[in-house]
This record gives sequence, structure tokens and C-alpha cells, in this order.
Amino acid sequence: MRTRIRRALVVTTAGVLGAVGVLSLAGTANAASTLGASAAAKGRYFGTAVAANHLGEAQYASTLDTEFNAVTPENEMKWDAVEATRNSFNYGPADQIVSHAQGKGMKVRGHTLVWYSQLPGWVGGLGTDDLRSAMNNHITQVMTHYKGKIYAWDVVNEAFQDGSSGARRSSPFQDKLGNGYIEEAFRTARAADSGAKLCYNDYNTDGQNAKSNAVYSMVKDFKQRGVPIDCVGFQSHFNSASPVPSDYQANLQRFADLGVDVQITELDIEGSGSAQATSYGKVVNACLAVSRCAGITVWGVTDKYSWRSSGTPLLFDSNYSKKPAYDTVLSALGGTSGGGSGGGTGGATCTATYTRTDTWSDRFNGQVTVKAGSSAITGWTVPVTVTSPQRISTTWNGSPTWDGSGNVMTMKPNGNGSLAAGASTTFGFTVMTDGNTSAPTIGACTAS
Ligand code: G2I
Repeated sequence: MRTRIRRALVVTTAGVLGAVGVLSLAGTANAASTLGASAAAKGRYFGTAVAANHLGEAQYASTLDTEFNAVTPENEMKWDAVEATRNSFNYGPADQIVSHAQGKGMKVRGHTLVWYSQLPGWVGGLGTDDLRSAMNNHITQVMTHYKGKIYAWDVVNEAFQDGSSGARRSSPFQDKLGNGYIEEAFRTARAADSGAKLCYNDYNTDGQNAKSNAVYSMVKDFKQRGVPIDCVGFQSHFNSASPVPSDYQANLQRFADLGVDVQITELDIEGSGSAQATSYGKVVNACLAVSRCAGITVWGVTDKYSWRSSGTPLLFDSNYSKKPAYDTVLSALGGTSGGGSGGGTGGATCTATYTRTDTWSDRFNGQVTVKAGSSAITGWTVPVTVTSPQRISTTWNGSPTWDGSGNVMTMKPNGNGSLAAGASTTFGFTVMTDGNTSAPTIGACTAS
């Protein structure tokens, strides 16, 4: 079936594809030496919160594009940003982030649909029935707008109280719709975009405590009753008063054992130097030790724009210099700093960088630049994974092999794969979207 589809498409798209057969771009990022590529080699993503109004700043954009392979809009998808006035939707700033991410092959986490905060006043003023329809309408409209583009949605955010009660937090939704609103939100979300993972997201749930126990009970109940939930987000905002809990990994694991993915969704750790680095290392190692820990998102690119900037909680300082915590995270992910030697045999290394080069209504073209590290290489392989129902219909400038599912292609050179030190080549492919325009995942380049 796959072969037949692919052949048919080669005929219909051959004219278009022929034109781009000899493109060659200089590579930029070293796969083994960035957060995103190192995480990808471990089957994870490494993302960051992004603010649309900083995308025009060159250093912000280049740090984002070089280091991260997932984004979460920091504020742009929240209710007050998207639907400040009832039934009048403003997607401009969020669209900017989504299209930037798609152009660079990054996953997008949608944040967030139902939350007590950043909620426009009109929502709190509604009566019960009206509130129910406003909530379901908001979820449906926003998810439909981004259908096929979002890896995971924080469907409900921060619905539980802090402290020992394990009770629900007061909000218009809780107070008027009762406990059932969370289930209703998830069911509405599944109906709106069945391709997105649906997450519950919260803070102070990072270790075992009354709040995380309450979330655990809810997720367990949802799984038992078939309420659609796919993932739980652990925000992981830490500082000296609220350090990384010693049972962090065990807590992630107990949720994973319920049959959901776990994600670190808003990681930041106040502090500096080696103390901060050590804490970051604990978080990364915990995620890597839990097979259902799908990835890590830090809550911002640089300390300069952090929501708690004075606590310098991120991996890049205000001048975009890498901090000790960056080095610890990279090395925990198995990456190497400074374009050094890992990732191949005998010092041979290579990097793979993705760009979307063309878009049509039913398909897009992707291009991967393969660049040799500081030694010459004689060959390379790069895995490319697309999301079902997407299909790669054709490829150029490489020799692909396929796994059984048809979603994973391993690309090798077409003929002689030798590249001089620092030299690069490209290969390309067409992805038939079938409604899903998310970018492919490019695995680490392996050199020989
Ligand atoms: O508070 C940290 C995070 C906790 N979990 C949910 C996240 O969504 C939340 O993010 C923060 C953003 O980082 C802040 O940037 O959420 C805050 C609002 O609750 C965001 O702050 C808001 C300010 O309150 C607004 O005054 C400002 O206009 O940021 C807006 C945009 O800069």
C-alpha cells in the first residue's frame, strides 16, 4: 500500500520536485552538541517556552532555532489572549509561534485551554449553562484552528489546590460546573483534535504529596473509565524553598505506570553555578530514566525574559551565554559541548539540520542539511520520522530504507557519502500531510 501511494505521488509531483534536486545549504547546528538533537537521540524532545514578541530579536531566534526542537507559547494561547471577547478569536501572536516552529521542525505544545488564571472577566460572569457552552466552544474553536499542528495540549491547567487538602481549586469552572468539568473538557478536546495528546498540567505535583496524590487519583479514575487523557505535565518550577524532590523520578514513574506519558512542561530552577546545574541534572536524569517521559520544556530561552528573571532560572544568561546548567543538561542528554567528538566512530561526527522549504495544501517539502564535524567522514545516516497519517511520498539526494510502519525512514548517501571536515550536503523529501502538518522528527546524524 505504502509503495503504491509513493509511486503514484512520484508521478504527480515529479515536476515540482525535480526543480529542487540540487539545493545545497550550509549547515548551522551540530546535532550532537545541541539540547534538541541530543534529546532526539534519546527519543525525547527538548523544548522551551517562547514569546512571539521576541522572535524578531536575532539572538533570541538563533538560540531558539539552534538549541530547541519544541516550543510552548508562553502566553499567546491562553484564554485572555485568544478569546478576550466572547466568540471573537485572535490567533495572530500564537500563529506566529506555530509557523516559526513548523518551519524549523519543532513540536508545539498548546498551553492552555481551561485555566482559572488569565481568564477574561466575561467568563466569570456567565451562568452555569452559558459557562459550559463557552468552555466547550473555546476548546473546540482553538483546537480546530490548530488541528494537526499541536503535539500535545494542556487541556486543563492547575485545577488543584496547594497544601494538604487535595481539594480542587476554586474557579468559575469548578464553582459552577463542579468536579465534572475536567472530564468534560477532555472529552470535548478529543472530539476537536483526535491527533493531539491531551495533558493535565500542574505545579507542586513534582513529588509525592497531597496535591499530586489528588491528581494521581483523578488520572487513575480517568484511565479506568475511558476518559481521554494521554499525558500529565509536571511544571517543575524549582528554587531553594521548593527544590527538586528526592522522589521526583518515582513520582513520574507512578504516573507513567497508569498508562499516560509524562512531560516536564515548564522547567526552571532559580540559582546559579554548580548548585543550579546539579538540580537541572537531576531533572534530566529522572526524565531519561522513565521511558514514558516524552520530553522536557524549559520555561524560557534566556534569563533576560524569564517570568522570574531575578532568580536567573534558565539555561542561557541574559547575554545568551550558556550557563553551567546548560553544560550539565547537555551532557546528561549524552551530547558533547563545543563540537567535540561523540556520535560516530573514530572521531567522525556529523550534524543534521531540518528546514521546511515548500508548502502546498496537501503536502510540504523538507530538507535536511548533513554537515561533517571537525574530521572528514566517509558516510552518514539520518533517521526521519513522520506522524501517521502523514506519509513520505518521495525523496531526493539520498537512499532511504523504511521500517515496517512506513513512518520512519533512515536516509543514507546516494553513492559516495564522503564529506570533508566541515563540508555539507542535503537531502530532501515530500510529506503528504493528510491533514497533519506537524514537522518530522529528525534523529541524530551518525557518521562513519
Ligand atoms: O507563572 C509561571 C507559569 C505557571 N504555570 C502556568 C504558566 O502559564 C505560567 O506562565 C506565566 C508566564 O510565564 C508569565 O509571562 O504566566 C504568567 C501569568 O499567569 C505570565 O505573566 C503575564 C503577566 O501576568 C502579564 O501581566 C503580562 O502581560 O505575562 C504577560 C505577558 O508578558
